[in-house]
Amino acid sequence: MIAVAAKPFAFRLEPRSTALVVIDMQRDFIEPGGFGETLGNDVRRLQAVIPAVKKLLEICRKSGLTVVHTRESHRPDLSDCPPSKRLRANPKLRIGDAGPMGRILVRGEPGSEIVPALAPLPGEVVIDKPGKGAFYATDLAEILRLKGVRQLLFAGVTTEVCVQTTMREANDRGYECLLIEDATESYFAEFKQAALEMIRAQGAIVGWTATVAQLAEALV
Ligand code: TIU
Repeated sequence: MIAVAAKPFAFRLEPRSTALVVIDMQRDFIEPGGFGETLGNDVRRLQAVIPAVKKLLEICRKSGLTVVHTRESHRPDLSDCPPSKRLRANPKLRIGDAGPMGRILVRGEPGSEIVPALAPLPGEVVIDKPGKGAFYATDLAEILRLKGVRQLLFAGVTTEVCVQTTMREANDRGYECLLIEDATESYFAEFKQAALEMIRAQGAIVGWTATVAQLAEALV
């Protein structure tokens, strides 16, 4: 058991039963012309976090942790995309429409791929998920059960949408969850800050937070 200096108190980690879950570091959220931008966001904020996620991946791979990547994406026929999601608001391009990186948020299209700097390695788990939470309508829970995983480290985008939703799903399923705070980002600085605080409030009501350096110090 390893103790990671974390907020609101130390996070106790057993590497053999811990997985890193990198949420939705896809071109569709991080590069111009994708889903994030068509929703009206400045995607440059998210690009800044790529080096920290890369470092986190290196540390976790070196320590032999299970590594999971998720992608928010839909089937090409959009049969797993609720009309309420596709028709929401008034974006320039909707889910399934053709954009500069292929069809928005559709599996197999260039925009749906994870950014090259953070590409999954052979043997790492990749979960395509139609919702915000990575447990909803996926086999993630079963994969983690087969691997004996009980603790999850979280990184990726966006902090208060897909990352927080997945952490809440995981917390309710009995996983202990640590969010790596400099390896996650939001289109809104104030939402990221609020998410970090609400996750670790009330004695880690949803989970813990720590930095990449704090994790590295404990693992290396
Ligand atoms: N819009 C936004 O902040 N996020 C999403 O739509 N999906 C994820 O967070 N991955």
